[in-house]
Amino acid sequence: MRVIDSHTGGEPTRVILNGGPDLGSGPLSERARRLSQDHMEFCHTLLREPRGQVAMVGALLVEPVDPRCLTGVIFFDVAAVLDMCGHGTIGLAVTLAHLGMATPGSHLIETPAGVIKVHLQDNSTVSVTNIESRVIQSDVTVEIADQGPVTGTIAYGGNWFYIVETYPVPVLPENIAALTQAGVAIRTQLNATLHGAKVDHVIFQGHPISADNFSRNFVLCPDDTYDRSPCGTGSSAFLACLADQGRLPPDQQITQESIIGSEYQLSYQHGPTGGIIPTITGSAYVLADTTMIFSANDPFPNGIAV
Ligand code: PYC
Repeated sequence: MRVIDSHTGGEPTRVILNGGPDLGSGPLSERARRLSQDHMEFCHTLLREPRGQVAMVGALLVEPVDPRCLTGVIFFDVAAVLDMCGHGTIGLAVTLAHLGMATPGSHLIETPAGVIKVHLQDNSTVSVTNIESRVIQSDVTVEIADQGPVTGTIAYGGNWFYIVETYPVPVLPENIAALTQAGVAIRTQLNATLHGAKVDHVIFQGHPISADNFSRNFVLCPDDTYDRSPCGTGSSAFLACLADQGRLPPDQQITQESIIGSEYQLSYQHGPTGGIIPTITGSAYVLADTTMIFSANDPFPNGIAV
């Protein structure tokens, strides 16, 4: 099995070029469901230590249904199969360029969430035009034990987000443990009390460090790690909130910082069904081109579970 590792703003992506499970044919959403139902061990084997690393997202290349697409891809972390992943798409585009499979310019890629466009500006800088993103419900208040009420917006950007814009803990690296704990408590409470909610990511928005930037975020992912990048799907959901609240006009570019200070440039256009079409620009760098070896007597064949 050949894999190529990259990072996008510090967030790792592992592209799996061959040797993945047989997910059959048909819509990518259906193949993603099969990966999630029948093959999570594969995801664990590829991403857990000692073979993988914390916060890593896998990108399994599959045959696209839409013949216009360069490839299909199904993203996953150790806890869940994702409909879409922004940092992973930037990492994938740079990986395809590294392999000579994508030239500078625009290409389509199929994901379970839909067909997206990548524009390779050079071998490391990529703009992703994401699927239509939207606010689902504003002013959602949840009561958190030992914290009191927290209010946020549920929004979709290819994954499901709860976005908290006012929170007493500053979005700074020294607060990563506190924000992680708060994010897990909020997500658990939200999904338990809000019938039908399927929020898998929680975002805390904060003030930027750089005066030139719009904001800084902390994004809790399904595997309870935080996104080192400003999160492509999370930034898409945040753009949908800004558009909904009339705080950002179409085509105006802003810069979003991550908790570790990496940056994405963001803008949007109006979407065809009342949402927005976000564009996210970031950079990724290839780290390793690896052949995986699976030893029959390995005592941790699916990685370390604790
Ligand atoms: O960039 O969309 C993203 C993402 C989702 C989970 C980790 N990164």
